[in-house]
Amino acid sequence: MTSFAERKVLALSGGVGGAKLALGLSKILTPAQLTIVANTGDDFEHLGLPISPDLDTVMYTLAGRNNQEQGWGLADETWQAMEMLRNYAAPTWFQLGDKDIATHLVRRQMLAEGKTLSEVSAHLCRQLGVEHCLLPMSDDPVQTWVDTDAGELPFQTYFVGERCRPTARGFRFAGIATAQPQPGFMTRLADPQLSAIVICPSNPFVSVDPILQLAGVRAAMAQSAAPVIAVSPIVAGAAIKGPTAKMMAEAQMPVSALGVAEHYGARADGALLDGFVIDEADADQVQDIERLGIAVHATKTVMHSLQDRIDLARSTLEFALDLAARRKGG
Ligand code: FO1
Repeated sequence: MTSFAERKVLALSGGVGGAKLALGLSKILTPAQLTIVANTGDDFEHLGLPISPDLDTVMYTLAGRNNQEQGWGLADETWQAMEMLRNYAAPTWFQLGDKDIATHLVRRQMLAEGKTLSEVSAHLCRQLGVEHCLLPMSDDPVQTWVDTDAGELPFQTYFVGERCRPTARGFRFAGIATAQPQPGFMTRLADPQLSAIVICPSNPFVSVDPILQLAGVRAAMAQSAAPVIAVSPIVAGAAIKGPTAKMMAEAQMPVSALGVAEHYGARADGALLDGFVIDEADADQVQDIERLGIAVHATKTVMHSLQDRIDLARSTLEFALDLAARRKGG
C-alpha cells in the first residue's frame, strides 16, 4: 500500500459529493498535509444571516456532525425556529435547523466584528474539533446567478426555491472579477512540495468553476508541479446527487464522464486536467477521455460508506502520485 507520508494535497470542493471525498482524504492525510478549499459562490444572506452552504457541509462532515440523509445541515437537528417563523409568516422556503442557526449567528457576529470569513471558518472548525484546514475560496463575496428560462435567479432561489426546475442557460459569478482568492489557497498552490490538486466530485458549473475563475487560480494551477486530478461527479450518465446532469443536458453537453472531462479540458492543451478518475461503470469511455490528453483511472467512485470514501481518496492519491512520477520521468 502506498504511503502518503509528507505529501501535501489540496482539494477543491463544493457541498455533498465533495465533502464525502474530503472526509476520505482527511482519514489518510494529517492536518499538515491536507487543505480543503470550498466554494462560496452559493453563499447568501437569509433572514439577516450569512449562510455558507458548502463551507458548512464540509465542516459538519469533517466534524462527523453532518445530516447524511439530507446531504446538508446537521444530524439530530430540530426545527422549532422554522415552526415559529411559520407563525410569523416569515420565509420558510430555505430550511434552517435550530442547531444550524447557531452556526450562522456566530458567523454573523464575527463578521460584524470585522473578522474575515476565513477567520470565522477557522474558529467554527476549531470549536467543532475539525483539525484539517478548511478555507473559503475567497474572503470577498461572490454570488452565483443562474440564467434561466424564468429569468436570472440567485443561486439558492433556483436551487432550493425552484428546485432547479427552470432550464439553466448559463451562470454568472457576481464579484468574481474583484474577489481575491483566499491567501492561504494561493500559498498552497505555489508550494513546491504540493503533491496533488484534487477536484472533488462536485458540480463543475456552480461548485468548481467559481473557484477556478478567481483571479490567478487557473494560472497557479497550470504552473504547479503537482498533477491536477478531478473525480467525475457523473456516473453512468447520471449525477449521484444534485442538478449536474440536468445542467449538462441543458448546455447541450454529453451527460457523461467524457462530457465533464471535455468541460475541464487537458492541461496539455493549456486547460486543467492531468488526470480524471471515473467510475468503473464508465470504463468504456477511457479511450475517448485519454484521446483528450487526460490520463484516466477507472475505479469505484460511488461513496456509500466511510470505507468507500477512504478507498476513493486512497486510489485518487495513488493515481496522482503515479502521474507525478510519470511527469518527472519525462
Ligand atoms: N438545500 C435544500 O435543498 N433545501 C434547504 O432548505 C436547504 C437549507 C440549507 C440550510 C443551510 C445550509 O448550509 C444548506 C442548506 N441547503 C438546503 C443546501 C444548500 O443550499 C445546497 O445544497 C448547496 O448550496 C448546493 O451545494
